[in-house]
Amino acid sequence: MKPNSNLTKKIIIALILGIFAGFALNLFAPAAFSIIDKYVLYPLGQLFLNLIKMLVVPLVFISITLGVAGLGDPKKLGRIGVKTIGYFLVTTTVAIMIALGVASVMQPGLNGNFDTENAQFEATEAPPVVDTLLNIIPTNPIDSMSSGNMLQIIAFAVFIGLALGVLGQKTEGIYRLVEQGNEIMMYLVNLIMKLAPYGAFALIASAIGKQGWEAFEVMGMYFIAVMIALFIHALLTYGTAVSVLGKMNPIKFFKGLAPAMSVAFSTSSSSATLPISMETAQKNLNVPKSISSFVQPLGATINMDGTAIMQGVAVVFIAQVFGVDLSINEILIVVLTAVLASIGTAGVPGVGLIMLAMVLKSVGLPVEGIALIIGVDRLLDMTRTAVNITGDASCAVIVTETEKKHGLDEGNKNVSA
Ligand code: DAS
Repeated sequence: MKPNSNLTKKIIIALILGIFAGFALNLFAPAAFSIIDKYVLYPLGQLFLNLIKMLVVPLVFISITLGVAGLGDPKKLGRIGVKTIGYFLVTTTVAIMIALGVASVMQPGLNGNFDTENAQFEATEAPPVVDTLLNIIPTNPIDSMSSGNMLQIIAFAVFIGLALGVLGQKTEGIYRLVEQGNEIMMYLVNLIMKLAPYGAFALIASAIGKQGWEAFEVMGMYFIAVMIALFIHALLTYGTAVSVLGKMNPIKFFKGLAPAMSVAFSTSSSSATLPISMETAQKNLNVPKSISSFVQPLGATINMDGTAIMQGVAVVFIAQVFGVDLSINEILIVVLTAVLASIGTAGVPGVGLIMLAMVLKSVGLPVEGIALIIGVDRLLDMTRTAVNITGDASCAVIVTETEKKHGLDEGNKNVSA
């Protein structure tokens, strides 16, 4: 079922109403807000979030298995894998350069008095990147699924899909089973999406109501700098890439992806949005299931351009607030660390801030600076998550276009029709 455009309109209207409701309750009825939030907004928002998260692990496993098996031939998997990873690394690097450029022009940390004395932030240790890469291979796939270790689930699904693709008719029954599992997943995604406008309203009204307006007054320049960099990257980088490499009209791309972007904005979670991202790319952007099922789950886990943008602006902002001049060498370290941090960032709300500690430490900046930006992070998290999933979808569109010369059959060649 095509993610219909009037669902998107309902979600967008719900988001606008939710923002107004959140600010109004925070300004005029804070006492009432805390009761409404506790008994209405929070339960409704979490219900929606939990329902779509419920599908993520089975959907990622089933869709990647099906996608890789659908590719049929390991050489094709290798080619698509190289294109996908290559695109992710290039666009994340471009994202950080844009962020650093916007931040150095706007100088968000130089105008305003920031309370650095009481800034406290407890950084959780980010796993070393080598461990993250080594940990991709699951020693116990069932444990990976029960703990939601997305990179390990993806790796296991790729191996199973590879075997199904190579073994062909010998494992046709299993292939059909996985196909039917995918049908079930898609049905459930569409069923749950009927709750999306209500969930979106509740999530954003709750977030805005808690955050209030004053945080924006102090952190206005930082907030605006991140938003400008996010919009430049989304419209310019992805718009150009989709048009030049994907041979798709950028307006068609952004309109087609709107349902997924609105859910990403509402939930601040790439992983939770994944079921809708894939459904939208397949139905609205004509991305074959085999490519969508490989590129988008991988992207939701390791490709976070929006997060890298926040990290780029935050590093410059915190350096300016604490009066630190970053050398060119340190800037390059920031770029590399932010790319690696975005690979290690799981697609869940607010995790980009935690990985920001890794980037700040790489250039010796005080991690306490994160306490300054937490106040406006939720609305930025919503926007950067929408950018994260847009980057994944743009990659899927481009891989689809560049695979056309190799023949884009939907089903698995080795399995009889
Ligand atoms: N919200 C995360 C995501 O799901 C990323 C982040 O926290 O920056 O994409």
